[in-house]
Amino acid sequence: MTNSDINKANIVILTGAGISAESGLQTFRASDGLWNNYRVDEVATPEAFALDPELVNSFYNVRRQELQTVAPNAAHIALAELEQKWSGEFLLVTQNVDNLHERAGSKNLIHMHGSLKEVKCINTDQVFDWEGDINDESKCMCCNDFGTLRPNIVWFGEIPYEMEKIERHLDSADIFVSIGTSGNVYPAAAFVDIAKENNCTFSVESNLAQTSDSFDSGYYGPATEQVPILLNDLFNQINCANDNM
Ligand code: BV8
Repeated sequence: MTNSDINKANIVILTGAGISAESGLQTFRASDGLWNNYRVDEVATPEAFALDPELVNSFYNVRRQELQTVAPNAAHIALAELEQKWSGEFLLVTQNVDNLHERAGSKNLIHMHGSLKEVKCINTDQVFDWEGDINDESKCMCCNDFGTLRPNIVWFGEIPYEMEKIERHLDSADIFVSIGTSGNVYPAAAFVDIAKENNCTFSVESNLAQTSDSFDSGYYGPATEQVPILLNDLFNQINCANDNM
């Protein structure tokens, strides 16, 4: 990619649980991760919800309440600041269901796996903002009934949100950045390859350690340290393009 192209570069950024770890939220597959205390098939599938809605609701109630005790960190803030300055197309796709990106100021954001701060009606699929716990007293705003609300979370076997928009942006992305994800879950894990099969000429990951050889480059260490450096390097390439135009 020539320098002048970088100035109009289209970018897609994917984040996973690792970007929120230093804010105090558990990841999934680390030794102290969420999947060590709960089995996926007990709390993160539609079948699990049908079998024991109370257990599944309590798993998400605890995580929703936790949001009140955490704040965005330097990595979330660096992403929001880059978006403000970026002159090409900018899309942030998160696998996370926490609200730390929006609280940091990110705007063009897709929660492909849903959000802890929303519920969905099991009869109409309508989605509503939601603050508190989901339990037997939770009244659905469209059915005016009890027991019809579920967390607006994409469980295993369910189709992630806004896949068409994500794929359009991946097809036209010049740069793909992956931050804090183990690359274990599809379709998100394949986004780097989709981008590289199309226009992407630069792919980079930031993680504690290398997760895959799909990326052209890597910034390894804690996200609060490495993400500001990575995004600053990307932005400096733009400044350099401006100077050369
Ligand atoms: C789909 C719910 C079809 C929200 C999640 C059988 C039946 C059906 C589907 C499948 C099947 N077999 C396989 C599949 C596909 C399946 C899948 O991928 N399974 C895997 C396990 C093999 N996928 C699906 O079912 C998806 N749907 O395929 O539908 C379809 C698709 C497209 C189009 C048409 C049809 C749905 C997947 C969504 C499932 N929901 N969670 C919740 O409870 O939170 S997935 C769960 O994993 C979370 O959403 C999480 O975000 C996601 C990915 O995990 P990571 O974010 O990467 O977290 P992890 O702990 O793994 O890694 C953390 C990383 O951070 C590590 O690398 C670590 O090193 C790093 N890190 C830690 N600390 C730091 C750090 N980095 C930097 N700094 C730090 N301080």
